[in-house]
Amino acid sequence: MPFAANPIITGFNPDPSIIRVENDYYIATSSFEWFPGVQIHHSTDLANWNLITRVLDRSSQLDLIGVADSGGVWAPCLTYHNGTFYLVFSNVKNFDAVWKDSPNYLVTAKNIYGPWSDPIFLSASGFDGSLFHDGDRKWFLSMLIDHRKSKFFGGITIQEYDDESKKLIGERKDLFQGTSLGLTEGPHLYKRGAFYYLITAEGGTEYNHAVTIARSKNIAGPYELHPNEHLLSCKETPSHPIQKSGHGDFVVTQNGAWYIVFLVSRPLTTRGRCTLGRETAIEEIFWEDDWPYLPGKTLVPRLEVPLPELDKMMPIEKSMFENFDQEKLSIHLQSLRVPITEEWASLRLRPGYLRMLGRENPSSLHRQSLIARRVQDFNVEVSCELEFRPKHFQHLAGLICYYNSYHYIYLYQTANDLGQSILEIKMMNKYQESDYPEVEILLDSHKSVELKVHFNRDLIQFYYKQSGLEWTNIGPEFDGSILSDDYVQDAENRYRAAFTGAFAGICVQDLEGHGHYADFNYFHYYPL
Ligand code: 6LW
Repeated sequence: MPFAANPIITGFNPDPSIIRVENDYYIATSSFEWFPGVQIHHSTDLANWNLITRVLDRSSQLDLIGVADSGGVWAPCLTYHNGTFYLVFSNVKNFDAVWKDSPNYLVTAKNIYGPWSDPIFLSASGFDGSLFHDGDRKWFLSMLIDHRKSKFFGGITIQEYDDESKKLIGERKDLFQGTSLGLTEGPHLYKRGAFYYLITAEGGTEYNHAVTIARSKNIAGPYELHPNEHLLSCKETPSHPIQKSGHGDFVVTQNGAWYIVFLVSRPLTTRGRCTLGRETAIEEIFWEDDWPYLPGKTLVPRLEVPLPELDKMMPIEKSMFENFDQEKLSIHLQSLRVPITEEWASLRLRPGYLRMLGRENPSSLHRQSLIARRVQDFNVEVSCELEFRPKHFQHLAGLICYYNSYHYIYLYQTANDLGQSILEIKMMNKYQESDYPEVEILLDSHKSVELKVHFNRDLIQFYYKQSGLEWTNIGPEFDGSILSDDYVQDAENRYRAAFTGAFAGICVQDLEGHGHYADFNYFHYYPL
């Protein structure tokens, strides 16, 4: 009997939305300020998932420049109807205090690999936009931001979408006010037999998270709550290894079996920090009296889930050896807020190398020369080799462990006041920067240098080597758990959101603005 091991998609891949097209399954997940937007994973057996593409790959679809940390693409909704793929996404611009600007857009494609259309604006009344195909009619749902209420969650609204005129028509109606758990968001609608079923995420995307379910014989309601109110949650089981479970989406297999995908996190300690962010998990669904339940009518999702016999896939290779000798970069590599273009990251100018032109500082919300990948494993080494000739201290290039614009730990080559090449480390933690002058290393400025970081649960240790010598550690052992939603999201300040995850990457800064470049020979990601 095949089975899935949860999480089925590791690392920062939250708010999963799933579809099946014949024997192929696709999951879309949130991507926030990272570019391109919306990751798509593919599977044929529900156990092994391969990152195959990203939907929003041009700035005309996704303008992220200047968007706040954890802004950008929240909770996408992927659907398929009559040969067309539909993706609804929000581009949340800012969200400090009760104000949020969260325009929702629709893009469509005939193929999951695209080309995806330019965005159709739907509404900015709230985030977590969702589309439901009801025969020849289509309905747009989202949560309502009500700035008049202290917690700004104004319930779930519904409005018809007209595919001809490509806009919302009719009136926006209140559909569902949620349960006493509150923070009602993440709506998805389904039809099964005589009932419409409404899934929502409640309790907030931290340790109180839950999937709530209600049903009605009329799409406009009123919706009757499930006998248990919630379908799944770990809010009452703090010692369970997978936590924060919520924000779900149903899928039906070829042989009529129902499953639900949802987000989970794996804290390093009980209700502690989750350094791999919010990941994607799966559970079985069975029906009784036209109500869905997890097996055993429990709310707690399992670590191993039995699956039907589907088209078996080979397990996905987790290591990545990017040697920059192909025409395109590994799909695992992405940039912050702007597309990776020849203008600042070239594989052509020096074949076999990635030439990256130095741009803005590592805390910039605009145009950084930074290319990175999610940290998807608790124990992993990430390394690179660079050739760099810094002329002064405003030229920097190196290896960065990045969460957001004010949480990162950066090992970089630069020049001292004598023009000699040195290695330095800088940590940014809640707007406080820390330097480590005691670790300054003098380099042979005519040779390349290799840099490495070892992520081991909550610990980060940097290494370097030059001219074939052995790896030598540099700097203290850092607390890597600061690169987590839990640490960054200041618990007292509900509106300081943090929804992403730890990345490891390479970056170059020329703070003089003249594009002084570094050449990278390789970038490796190697789970231990
Ligand atoms: C998402 C909301 C949520 O839009 O967190 O998991 C927000 N719940 O539904 C960001 O992921």
